[in-house]
Amino acid sequence: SKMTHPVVKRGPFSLLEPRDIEVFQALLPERVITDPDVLRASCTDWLGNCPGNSVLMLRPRTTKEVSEILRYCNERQLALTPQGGNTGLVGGSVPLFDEIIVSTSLMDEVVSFNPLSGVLVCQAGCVLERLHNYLSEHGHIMPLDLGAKGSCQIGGNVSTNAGGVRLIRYGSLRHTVLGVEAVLADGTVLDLLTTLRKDNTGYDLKQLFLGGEGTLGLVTAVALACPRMPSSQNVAFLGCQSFDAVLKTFELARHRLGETLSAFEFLDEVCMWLVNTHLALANPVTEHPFYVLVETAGSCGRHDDEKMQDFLQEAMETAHVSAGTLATDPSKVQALWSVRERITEALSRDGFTYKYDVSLPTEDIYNLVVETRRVFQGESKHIVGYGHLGDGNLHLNVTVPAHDADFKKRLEELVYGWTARCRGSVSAEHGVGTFKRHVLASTKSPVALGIMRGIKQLLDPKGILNPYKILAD
Ligand code: FAD
Ligand code: 2HG
Ligand code: ZN
Repeated sequence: SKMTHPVVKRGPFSLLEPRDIEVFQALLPERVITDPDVLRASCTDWLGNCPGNSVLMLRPRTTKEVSEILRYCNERQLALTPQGGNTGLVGGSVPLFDEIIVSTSLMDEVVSFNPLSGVLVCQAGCVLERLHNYLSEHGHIMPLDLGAKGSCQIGGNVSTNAGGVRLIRYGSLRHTVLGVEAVLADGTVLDLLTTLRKDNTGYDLKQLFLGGEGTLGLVTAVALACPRMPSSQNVAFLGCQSFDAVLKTFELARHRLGETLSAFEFLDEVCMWLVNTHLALANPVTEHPFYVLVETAGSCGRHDDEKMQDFLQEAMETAHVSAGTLATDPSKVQALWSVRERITEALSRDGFTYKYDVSLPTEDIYNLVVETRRVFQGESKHIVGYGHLGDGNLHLNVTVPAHDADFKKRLEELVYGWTARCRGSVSAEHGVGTFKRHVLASTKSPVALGIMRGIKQLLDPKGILNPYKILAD
């Protein structure tokens, strides 16, 4: 097993005994997994880190079953890790020692959809893409979209407060999630599953579970406000000569595309090289130092096309953009999106990858990539910058032939030192998990961290829920 992140000491939890397995078998017949071959995949995260070796995975179907599992685990002081699609990128979804994996994969029912309000209520284990497909039959879409949609589950999305490529348009899950049902550590069901747009009745408790990463409760169901499906969509893939030109293109897009702008993503030439080389995806335009993907979505094709045309013309005339291609046909739209969405996959084929997902002031977001290259180019394979430019979210990734603890330490000093000096965030959208907990204190005050600890203590006094994640010991 690979352990590339700070080693922690096992907490004071009970060891699993045969009698425990019997209890679970009675509770969830046929849904108690102990086969090591099946468990291996769930003990390994998407990046291939296999920090722990759990011997048990439970697959509940109902909130009541989750409640009984947690009540029993809490009494017995058995630790557990909630797991959705296991696509998380911060080592949060896998056990570090022998935590029991509680998988939501069988909790995949849509409870209701109201076409007037656009509110969807569903169980936590629904796969994001399946929800997209379900909603499209009703003329709606999910308010979030991300490259892992084929595997990630809405419960995992909510628990990491996942961002993705539509946040610029529809906002974060913190405001599109209207209600949450969660099971607390002692098995109590906390029903906050309302579907109201507005509710100012004191503290907004459901927000604790958005980005809670399974440390405060297990999310069993979610109510979401889902937008109407736009009737027209345009995607432009553009080449820019400099990062400054990317920023100018963004300003222009905001100005000219207005309310139709639904994504503004950027990637640098090294990202393009990686997807060309490792995934055989062709460059849709000619070679440029930077590329931008601009999407519009709206309710009137004529109007949207005209706006897009005006934007492109002005972008070319002012020379912010020097090459471009436009798509409205779904298969070409998909091909353009693939170049952007599959960078993570291309990186994973390039070597061991150090991932940084930071929020920084948009205007100098790329300077960190330039500085990282200046210092570490010679010691690494590739250093790339891409991300959700419109949200001030940079994905800085560094690939190396193999993990090296000293290299990682020096790299983190640069990246996190820089981020702290800008008052940025060390995790814009992926969460904290195992990989980022040692750096939280660089951008969060002791007062804030103390309150976080207090909340954890209040909701999970025995610390059985996803231990060793988010908060450092
Ligand atoms: P998991 O990986 O299974 O779990 C993630 C965390 O949530 C863990 O801490 C887990 O314990 C906890 N958890 C899971 N389910 C529950 C539950 N029901 N109750 C309580 N806790 C739970 N992220 C983005 O933000 N934006 C992106 O654009 C993006 N793109 C990605 C692209 C690729 C190719 C990949 C591999 C990942 C990407 N991610 C992105 C990261 C990841 O997909 C998201 O974090 C996703 O939301 C995780 O969902 P999941 O179901 O896989 O959760
Ligand atoms: C994306 O935007 C994801 O593609 C993954 O958030 C980013 O792999 C990464 O660093
Ligand atoms: Zn991202």
